[in-house]
Amino acid sequence: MPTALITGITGQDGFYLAEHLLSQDYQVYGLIRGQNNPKRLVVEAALPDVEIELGDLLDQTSLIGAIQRVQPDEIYNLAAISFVPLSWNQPELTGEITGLGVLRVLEAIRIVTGATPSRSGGAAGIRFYQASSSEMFGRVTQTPQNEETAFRPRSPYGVAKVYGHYITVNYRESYGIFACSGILFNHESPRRGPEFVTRKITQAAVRIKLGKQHELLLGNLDAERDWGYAGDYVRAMNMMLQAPDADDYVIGSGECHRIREFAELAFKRLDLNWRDYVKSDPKFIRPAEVDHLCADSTKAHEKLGWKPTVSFEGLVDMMVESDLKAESTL
Ligand code: NDP
Ligand code: GDR
Repeated sequence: MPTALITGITGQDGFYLAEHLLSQDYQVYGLIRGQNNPKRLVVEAALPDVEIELGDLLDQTSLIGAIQRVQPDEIYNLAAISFVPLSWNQPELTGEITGLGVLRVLEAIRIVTGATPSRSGGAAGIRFYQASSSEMFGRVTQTPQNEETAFRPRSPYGVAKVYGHYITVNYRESYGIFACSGILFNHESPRRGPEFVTRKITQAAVRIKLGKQHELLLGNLDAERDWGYAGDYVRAMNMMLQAPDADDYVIGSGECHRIREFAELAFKRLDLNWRDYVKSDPKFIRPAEVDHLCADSTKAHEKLGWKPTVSFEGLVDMMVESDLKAESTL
């Protein structure tokens, strides 16, 4: 039975990945931070087969201890400050967790496995996945974006992720660690945090339909994103670590839509006209915006056999349905 350790188990992707790995007969451990993290109870209730390990990406010793105890075959590093606007308010913390946190996990692997520069070809024994992001492309130099596209990040978050990506590549090259960087485009689900624009829209549309809310304040409606379903994207993470060689992959749908299109569709599903409710609020406009993202996942299709199963329309439907159910019972 393979053993996996997931950092960021309490987040959207951690949850889907744990479910997926359990369905593949893995023994799954999840890293949780803090002395009384309220999300621990949520994980324990929803994923009773997941074992909890305590640790923090800010604390090197805790990571070494967790890896020593678990002795995982695979580590998925999903933990991060992941909300882009927060990274302007707390750029230093973002650098520490989202950037240097990756180094700490890799150092823990190096120390626990005894990987040395002389070893090569994945001799270190633990396979490592880093949750990299399309935000690294930032002000894009070409479209669609693939593994060769230059990075021009536009936020402290994007800059920290670029560090995480390159340190992953570097530990692969320096120590032969089987380390993969998955450059994932936006992926959403009913479990998406309500601060992200898709969930903010579906929750608000449903609440407006039910008379619980009267308007929705958003920022830039013209930005374009390549949105997919998180359940599809966690499969790609697992596939990367089963490949014969460690490599980096772009994962996305290849379709791109403006924020206003997402809003239009979500409100339409509820027989509402989004223009009657959505208002612009400058407080949601970012200091620097990523205007356009669209993935070219040819490499993942060809080398991993990965393909998404949920369309843009299917994703919007799924999120609206789920919020409608939740809000109707409140
Ligand atoms: P979430 O924001 O839902 O989850 C982030 C997780 O990181 C939480 O479990 C959080 O724990 C944990 N965390 C934060 N700080 C620390 C720390 N110091 N030590 C340990 N754990 C910590 O993110 P997603 O699930 O959406 O994304 C997963 C990863 O993928 C992130 O790295 C994100 O940047 C990246 N990514 C996401 C994409 C997306 O569209 N969802 C696209 C591309 C990349 P806690 O509950 O304690 O706060
Ligand atoms: P993003 O996702 O920044 O792409 O990062 P988010 O949903 O926050 O924003 C997407 C786009 O929507 C615009 N926008 C708004 N965004 C939010 N959150 N709230 C609003 O009110 C609003 N109005 C307009 C934004 O300006 C932006 O253009 C997500 C995260 O999951 C990252 O961790 C991950 O790396 C990337 O996706 C890929």
